[in-house]
Amino acid sequence: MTRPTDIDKNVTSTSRRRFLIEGGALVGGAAVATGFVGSKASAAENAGNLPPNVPQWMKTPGDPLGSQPYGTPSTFEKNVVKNIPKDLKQYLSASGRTPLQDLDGIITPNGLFYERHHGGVPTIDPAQHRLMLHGLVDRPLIFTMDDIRRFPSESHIYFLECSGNPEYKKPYGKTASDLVGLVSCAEWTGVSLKLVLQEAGLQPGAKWVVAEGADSAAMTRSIPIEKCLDDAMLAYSQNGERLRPQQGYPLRLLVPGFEGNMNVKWLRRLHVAAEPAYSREETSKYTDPMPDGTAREFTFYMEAKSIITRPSGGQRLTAPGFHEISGIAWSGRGKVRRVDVSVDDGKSWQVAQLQEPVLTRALTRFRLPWHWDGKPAVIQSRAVDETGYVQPTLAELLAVRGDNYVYHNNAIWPWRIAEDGEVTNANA
Ligand SMILES: Nc1nc2c(c(=O)[nH]1)N[C@H]1C(S)=C(S)[C@@H](COP(=O)(O)O)O[C@H]1N2
Ligand SMILES: [Mo]
Repeated sequence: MTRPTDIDKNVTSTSRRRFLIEGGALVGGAAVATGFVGSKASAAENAGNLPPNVPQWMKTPGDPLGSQPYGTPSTFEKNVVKNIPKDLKQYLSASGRTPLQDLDGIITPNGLFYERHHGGVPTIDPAQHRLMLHGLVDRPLIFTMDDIRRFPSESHIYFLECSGNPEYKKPYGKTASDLVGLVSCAEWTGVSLKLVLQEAGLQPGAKWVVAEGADSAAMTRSIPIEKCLDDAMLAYSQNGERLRPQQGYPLRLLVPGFEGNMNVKWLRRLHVAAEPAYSREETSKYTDPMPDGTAREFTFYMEAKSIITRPSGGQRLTAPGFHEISGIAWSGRGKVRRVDVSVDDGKSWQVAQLQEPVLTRALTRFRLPWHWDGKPAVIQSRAVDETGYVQPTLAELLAVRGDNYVYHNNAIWPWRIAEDGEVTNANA
């Protein structure tokens, strides 16, 4: 058992640590009074930059304006990048996951937004891009991007999640990102799809809108007309700036709360129809074979889900004492009503605090103060949405859906904390 000795060393051997503890006590900070604030970097290495010295970076002026026309993260954050699975052929069918365990709040920075595409990312000149609207409409129309931007705009914060997040049969990975990194959340700006459809005029019998992308996959999905006349939107901006190419520049469909695949990127065509298209992505893919031999298709909504992102797999608790448990929860059906957290392997649950804002079909941040006693523990979170739906355990999910299931895995995901503080995937 080396841990207690290590901890003692950390607490007592660095003047920086003592300074922080005293400083914390001075302002009454409960967390710092537990005596483990600060990194494990040895104080000797950096002594010249530590209090009471004036650090090196205060002795000469900094880089004026940082001399970058487009800002980038600190070089010290260079490891916070998309998680691109090495065992996947990153050619036409590619994915890059959001590093959930490294992010705070509910908004995913654009450079870290997850990406998933079936025919590569096209390079589209917005001046040459057109959106065609035809089928069961009074006036078939072709819009330029300028036309689209002349419509009244709206902005909403919505999550987007791939329904293969994670698949059941794949190895589950180590980190929160490996497991459920195919979810992100942004403020989207664009135009209400309803407005655009009204411009063309819907004819009787219009029941579906078939959306097609301008990528080499010409990815196509059928959206029920009710959703198109509700909160669906055509988005051209994400978090204030134009969409990233990976997210569908210059125009994408957003169907809030529906599985990621239906949010067609590089949107070029909306065909209003009486029937769905039964395209590849809504038949052979994204449809779930059930134990009784039937197929569960057109599931649309992503059910309630949550994950603890801190502490989570790949991280390490440096010492017993205070730790904030923090994570994200979401539901395609609406708002997150409650998140329960268990720190005793599911024996008992406590209600976590929800960080405002709690928005419809957006990520919601939850947190729970926790005192880790230094003993092995299993921690997990369980989301409940405003419809009363409770996030299931993996066993509960598999009992209903059987073995052939691939998509729509919204199971509770537990993390195991070992005596040395290492956090690992408890289901692996
Ligand atoms: N045109 C087109 N749209 C697409 C895809 C695609 O390959 N082509 N991928 C879909 C899938 S499977 C998902 S999960 C989401 C991912 O959106 P993102 O890359 O912006 O995160 O886009 C969907 N829209
Ligand atoms: Mo997806």
